[in-house]
Amino acid sequence: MIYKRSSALFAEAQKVIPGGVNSPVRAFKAVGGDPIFVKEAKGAYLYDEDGNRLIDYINSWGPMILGHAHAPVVDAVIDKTKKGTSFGMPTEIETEIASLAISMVPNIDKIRFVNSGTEACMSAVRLARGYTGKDKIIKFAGCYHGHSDSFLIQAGSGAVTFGSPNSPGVTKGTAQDTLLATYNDLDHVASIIDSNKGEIACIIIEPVAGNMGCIPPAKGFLEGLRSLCDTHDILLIFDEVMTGFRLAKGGAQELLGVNADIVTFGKVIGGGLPVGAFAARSEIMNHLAPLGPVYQAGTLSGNPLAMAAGLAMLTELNEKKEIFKSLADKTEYLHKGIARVLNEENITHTINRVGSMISVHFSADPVIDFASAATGNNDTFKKFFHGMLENGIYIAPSAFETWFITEALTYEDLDETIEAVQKVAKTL
Ligand code: KE4
Repeated sequence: MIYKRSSALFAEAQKVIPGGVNSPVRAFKAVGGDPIFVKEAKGAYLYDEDGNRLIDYINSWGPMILGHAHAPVVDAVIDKTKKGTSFGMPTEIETEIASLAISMVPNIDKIRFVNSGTEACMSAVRLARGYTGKDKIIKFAGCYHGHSDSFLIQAGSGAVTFGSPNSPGVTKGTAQDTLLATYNDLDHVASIIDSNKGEIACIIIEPVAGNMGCIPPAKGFLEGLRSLCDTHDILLIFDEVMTGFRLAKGGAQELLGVNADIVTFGKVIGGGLPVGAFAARSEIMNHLAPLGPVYQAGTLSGNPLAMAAGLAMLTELNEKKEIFKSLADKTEYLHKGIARVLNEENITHTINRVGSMISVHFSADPVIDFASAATGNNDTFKKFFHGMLENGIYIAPSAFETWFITEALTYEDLDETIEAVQKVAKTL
């Protein structure tokens, strides 16, 4: 594969954009080499600036669940654009997508739209603090809830990739209110609560972790968190920015059968345009301005183009419920194929999978939390990443990320991917 034009574009980008990218994980720092510049994309395929076709397993980090340039989404945005792009005034379409989302997701009566997953999670925590009158939050090492100060404590995703899970610029005052727990360790959570009696506003968690690779909740873990929150008057926030509208119509709450108090969304809900959202029962949401005292706002929140993309996306996911089983079946097929060929080549690995989220870890032990995710052999991962790229397969450029399956993938694409793994495995 030739990447001359991507490298030339990267050199230009670095002159005017820090690191040449607008989000660090795109810079290939974790795997080395220059990032790929995309020219366009359609369905399951990326077409880069050097004319290479790549089968895409990132799908914009989750949103493109129906494939790139999906016609109903594109047409909805084009139609909306012709009527104006932003008003800073309420529009009917915001009510339409709000009503649809509420009909799809359990335990929410009202939803507020923002412009990113970070904004959704940041606002959800402020709402929890305002509603409970308590300051402290519990997050989990390796979970990533966006780049708001309170979350950049042992954060996953790009933060861990760049060795800055505790970012400079986050004040001690902020950090002291973020308590860090171990994913899948209920006793640890209980001990933190006991040491901070009456001070904890919320526990925020990725119900299926996706920012240290894909890590499923251990049996009973989420149920245990639910019970601890009920006992100690703590709000449970499910960060469903990745899992929302992906694992099921109703996200992880539906798939796993555990109720959150506040749910955050991003990615799929915007159909590829900038949309985040947070939602809860009315008793909680009515604390938000202009109804209640908890302030939250945004010039482009509920932007009509973004709402049009999101509404087209959610409408299709709501009407074609078989999509979620099809996505899970394709992911299981991929899992079994990759495991078969890596085992044939005696490559030590473990694969985690939930629904249409999957990750490959080059470690012998089960990957159940941040520490075990960090035991993966990163040199092997780097070789694997670049080998797959050479074979026209684009996977996450970091071991601390998840692959996102799109419905646009065919079983022929999956076989091509498995064959590529087989070829690359021989070089590891
Ligand atoms: P954004 O602000 O990037 O829209 O969402 C933040 C966020 C919140 N919660 C979860 C569970 C997330 O996965 C994310 C963002 N995910 C990363 C991928 N691991 C986005 C990619 C990037 O940072 O460029």
